[in-house]
Amino acid sequence: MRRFSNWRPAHPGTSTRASRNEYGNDPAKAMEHLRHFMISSTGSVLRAWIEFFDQDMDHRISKAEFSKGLRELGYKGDVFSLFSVLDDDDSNELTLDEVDVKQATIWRNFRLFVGSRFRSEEELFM
Ligand SMILES: [Ca+2]
Ligand SMILES: [Ca+2]
Repeated sequence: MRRFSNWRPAHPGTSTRASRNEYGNDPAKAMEHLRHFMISSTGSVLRAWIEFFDQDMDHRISKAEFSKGLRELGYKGDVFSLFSVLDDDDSNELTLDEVDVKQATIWRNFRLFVGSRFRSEEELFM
């Protein structure tokens, strides 16, 4: 597919499979691992989040959404291991701040801006 045409493994000639040793049980390393994968596959964490992960737009990623999104992007690592390390509050869902704090702040501020600036969909898209 065209939108994946720019995707390349992080280290050419090596597998993109994540070993447990790559991020261990360290949420910060797991976040960096996923951020790197999202950026290399779609160009941006927020784009990956919106287009491939949060399919029902409830601002949370279920395990099913996470697994589906990673599969669609060609991730070869252990999806459920990555999910459990990232799910910092053990809620069984990922929020964007569990993946990328800066992108979560940008996304929240953008929604607040749009919500406070525009009174209707028609006004927003005029
Ligand atoms: Ca969701
Ligand atoms: Ca969570």
